[in-house]
Amino acid sequence: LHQPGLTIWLTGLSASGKSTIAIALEQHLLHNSYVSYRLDGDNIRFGLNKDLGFSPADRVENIRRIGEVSKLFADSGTIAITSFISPYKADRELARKLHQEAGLGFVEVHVDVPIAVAEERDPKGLYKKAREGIIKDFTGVSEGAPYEKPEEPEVYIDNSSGTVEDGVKKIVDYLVEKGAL
Ligand code: GGZ
Repeated sequence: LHQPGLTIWLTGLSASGKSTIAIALEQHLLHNSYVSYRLDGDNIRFGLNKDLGFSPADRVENIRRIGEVSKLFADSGTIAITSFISPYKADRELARKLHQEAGLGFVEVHVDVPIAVAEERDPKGLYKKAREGIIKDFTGVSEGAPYEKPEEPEVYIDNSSGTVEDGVKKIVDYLVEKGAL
């Protein structure tokens, strides 16, 4: 098996559908005999980053560490898939630079939905709580918690319509086109 490592970096609002796409993408890659590993809130924010919350400084540190860890996975020859809001452009650029300096691929994927759509979905009721002021610093809702859209992501997914498979296909097509798969 020859597999150059790389990181597929999903970014987007809470409830944009990042995790659903990440899970389906991982399944697709595993079924095609690629070694893939998914980093998300469940295995990072409850472990390595359990000391971090959602202040701007903590988000910066959250993403810095995830950039470093995904780089290690990529360096091992794994296809790392990260699924975090990663709201700040500068932090995503730092993660990209880390990979590029190590000669590893970095594919930024913007999973985009209008805030109104995310808020309408609100699967965990977090937007509602943020509007009520129960949750502070909520991305896209609270003052001082912006989401900075990627300007030139390698892959753009309009996730307000279309299926999970459509999103996965866009990413896979890009990887195939670039010779990464
Ligand atoms: C944004 C929050 C917040 C605040 C808790 N702001 O939809 P979810 O629940 O499952 O995904 C969100 C997740 C965001 O964590 P990340 O590590 O991806 O964020 S970042 O990249 O900005 O560091 C949401 C939940 O945690 N959550 N409080 N205040 N999302």
